[in-house]
Amino acid sequence: MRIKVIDSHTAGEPTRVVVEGGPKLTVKGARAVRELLQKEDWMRRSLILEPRGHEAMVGACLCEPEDESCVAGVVFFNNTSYLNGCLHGTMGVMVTLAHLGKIGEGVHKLETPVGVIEAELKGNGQVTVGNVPSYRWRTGVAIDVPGHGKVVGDIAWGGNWFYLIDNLGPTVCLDNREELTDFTWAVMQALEKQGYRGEDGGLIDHVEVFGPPVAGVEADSQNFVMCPGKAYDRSPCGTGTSAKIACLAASGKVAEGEVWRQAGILGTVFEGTYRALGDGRVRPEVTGQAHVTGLCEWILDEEDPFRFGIGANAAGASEEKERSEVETLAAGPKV
Ligand code: PYC
Repeated sequence: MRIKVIDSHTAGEPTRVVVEGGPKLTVKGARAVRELLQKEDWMRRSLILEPRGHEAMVGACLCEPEDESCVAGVVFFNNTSYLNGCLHGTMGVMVTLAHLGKIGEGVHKLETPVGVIEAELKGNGQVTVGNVPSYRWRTGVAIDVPGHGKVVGDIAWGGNWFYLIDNLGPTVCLDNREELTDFTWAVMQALEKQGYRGEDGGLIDHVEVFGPPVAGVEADSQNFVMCPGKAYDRSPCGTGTSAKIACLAASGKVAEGEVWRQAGILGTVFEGTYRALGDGRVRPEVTGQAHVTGLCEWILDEEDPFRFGIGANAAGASEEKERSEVETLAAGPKV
């Protein structure tokens, strides 16, 4: 079995878009396709786990959208599960579709499992994404984090559920990535154990710590973002920047239309603005830059014990594969 992908990175964070092969998509719409992929799961494991992938890799599967105004539906997945939204990945999808000659510069709508987003492809790999409505749900939420004591943060939705911590914990800089990983992972586990969830009961599966930018980085703030699967985001995280902007809007610190420059842990920057929606929610617009890095045809050899990835349940995966006819994106995107 073969799967063709195009790899890119957005501000340092990788995206792997499936362009041929994978499970037969017998349903349409990003939500239904996510359920189908989740049930079978072998493509995520094969493309994201080692030896083909690595902990920071995010995959994207394009599908036929339910909403006919969209050029495609898209489902993102990582080293442990399926994401709700993913803006660095959206930017990667846009430059990938442009690389294939399927879209040109301009605004294109994409359907995600959590709503329709609008992505504008500009020159030089620049993409501005108009995200789903975002909001701060709770502020000043104090939790007890074993080994770290009391931590206070906000809970906000930016296309994923985030817990946002300002100026607490290890200093935000690349050299501290291991301490930051331990800290944010402990926070994520404490949130789950202590029963903290998003407004809709969703798991708070992203934790963000903010500090001032390190010397040489031109931004309003620098962050470290822990994703589900214990890999940190190499980019400033687009859904995380959206959640931050929602919090800044809620506390009156950034006005509608004002630009917030969010640096990530590598010092790369996403620029964000927002439009107020009038109900405490905002529509963030996040701009970043993505670059195509490679084209690859992966081979899943039946004789290869790691064809479904190291750490995957190979026996289960092979049974699933038999149920799933492999086809070139049967219910594919319109692009
Ligand atoms: O850019 O939204 C994002 C994102 C989520 C997880 C990794 N990147």
